[in-house]
Amino acid sequence: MVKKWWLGTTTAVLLAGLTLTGCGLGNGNVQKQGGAASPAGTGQPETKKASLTFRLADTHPPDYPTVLGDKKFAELVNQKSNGRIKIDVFPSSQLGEEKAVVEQVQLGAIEFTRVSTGVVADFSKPMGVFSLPYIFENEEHEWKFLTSAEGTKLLDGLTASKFVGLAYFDSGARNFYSRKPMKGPEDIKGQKIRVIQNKINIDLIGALGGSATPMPYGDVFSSLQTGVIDAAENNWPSYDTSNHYTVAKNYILDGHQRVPEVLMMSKAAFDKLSDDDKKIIKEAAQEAIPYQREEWKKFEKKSEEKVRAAGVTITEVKDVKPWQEAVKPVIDKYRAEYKDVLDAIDKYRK
Ligand code: GTR
Repeated sequence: MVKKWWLGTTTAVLLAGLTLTGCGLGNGNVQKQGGAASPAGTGQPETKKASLTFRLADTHPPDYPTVLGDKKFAELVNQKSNGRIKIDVFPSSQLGEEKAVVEQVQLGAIEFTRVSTGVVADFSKPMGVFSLPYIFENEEHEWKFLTSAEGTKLLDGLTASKFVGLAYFDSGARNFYSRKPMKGPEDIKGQKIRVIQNKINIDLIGALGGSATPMPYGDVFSSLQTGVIDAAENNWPSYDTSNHYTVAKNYILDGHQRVPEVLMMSKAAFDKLSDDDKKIIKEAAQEAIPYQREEWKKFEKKSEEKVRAAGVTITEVKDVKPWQEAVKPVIDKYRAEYKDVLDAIDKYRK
């Protein structure tokens, strides 16, 4: 039995919730045709003209494993509805940066998005749990929780924020990268580090002595290039496809977070669907998961090979304990707030 690494620490502090639940108007137009940007397409022959056309926004490029998962989902929906429902996938932030997209999904102006739960945490406090450091041992532990009753309950809870959570997608582990060399947690001190905007991320960088700089994903490359920030953090595929590895050439494999992706629909749009169509959407999303996870594994490996071949300085972390020690105040601060879900996560630890 592996024990929680943070057990036996100081008293937890219960924080007042800072969730921004927004104010969805519930007037989304479910018959929308695709916008000016061009969809990635599902590659599926349509059996008849779609009577419902929806948009799905993703920040990543067309071949990225989340977008491949999106396209699989769209393809399955098209098949199951016999061509009646068409979902156009818009990759590469064509519909905007993630936070803006999530706001539009909340209002029903965009029907679907695939986004990091780290971004959703700013809209739905319970999703913030995934931004807590080192709560999962590894991929197996993470997915045991995500596919459990408690993981599903968390996904279903998104309705309180006017989203319908359809599926978790894989996103591996996040690691720090910087323009400066790094050997351990002490090297984070004094660095300006870009994070996904949410309270926990800001506390996380603070605990390491860095200065957190939240900004949209699309602004990170130029900010690293011009020195507005020194560092950022992400998984192998994002470090690769964003080209951040060409500017911030030191990658340290500290694995501080495993922040799953989420595929979600606007509740305003979902509520307008027939029961049969709701079922099709939910089933298709679940069925896309194994494919997305497979594609994730393949792409993660390819990204690692590419980044290593490019001559980036990769620092392996043999002992993660000093990192865990350094960020323990973050767990202490949020433990009471996330008690139930942290207990559930702990249940699935071997
Ligand atoms: C990636 C994630 C994106 C985006 C990005 C970020 O891992 O897939 O959705 O949130 O991180 O750091 O902004």
